[in-house]
Amino acid sequence: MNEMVNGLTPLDEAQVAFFEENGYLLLRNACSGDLIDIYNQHMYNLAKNDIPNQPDSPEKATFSFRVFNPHLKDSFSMQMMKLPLIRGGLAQLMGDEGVGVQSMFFFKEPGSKGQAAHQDYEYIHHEPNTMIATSLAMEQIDEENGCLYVIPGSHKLGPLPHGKVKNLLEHADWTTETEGVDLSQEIPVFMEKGDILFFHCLLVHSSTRNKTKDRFRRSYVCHYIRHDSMVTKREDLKKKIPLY
Ligand SMILES: O=C(O)CCC(=O)C(=O)O
Repeated sequence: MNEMVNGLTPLDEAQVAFFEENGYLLLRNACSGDLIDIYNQHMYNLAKNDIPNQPDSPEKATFSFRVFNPHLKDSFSMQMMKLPLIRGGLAQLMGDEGVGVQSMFFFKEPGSKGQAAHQDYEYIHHEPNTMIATSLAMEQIDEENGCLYVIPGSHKLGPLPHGKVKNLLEHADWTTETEGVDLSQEIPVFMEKGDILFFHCLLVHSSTRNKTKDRFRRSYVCHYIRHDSMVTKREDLKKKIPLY
């Protein structure tokens, strides 16, 4: 598959080296604002109309949860998983073509909790270990509306144990939290609408509660493995989506 990616090399050597050293890479202005606006509107309509609401709290149920794997039922989400810049960047970082295995659209309305520190590998075992995630900022993302935090270089620690979530005011209880690493080393990642963060599946990262009263924190997160890797445990994530 190597010949197919020769023309798709959006990253320079310094960016590839930064990812290898730190386990993440932020690409500024990677997606046009027009495309983001129309995708945001599309996902709002999709969530409003197609996702069943809880009878007691319809708005909350729709916009505090993520939409899981929209690419499997929504062609717009499928195309957003295949953005050429993502395809090219992944091919450079993985050494060959990537394929999509999971997508999540986060609305993170005001008050929504974040996700405790974790490595994505804990949730998506695969062989060989090649997974990289992308997070596309659908608006300005900062500490107030619940940005991501990363520990630079933590992808070099290998898979770490995960236990119970400790701070339930800040983090949702349905996940697990990395153990055996100093979480005070986490640094915030501020993003502007259209920025894309690439991050390694062993990078320790988390997000915090959206503390604002009137701002969402929307992002589109996709997970990719190299085309010759296999998801081993999750039956729901075995479908590989080619990016061309
Ligand atoms: O965007 C978030 O709040 C959490 C995303 C995340 O940690 C992940 O997808 O692994």
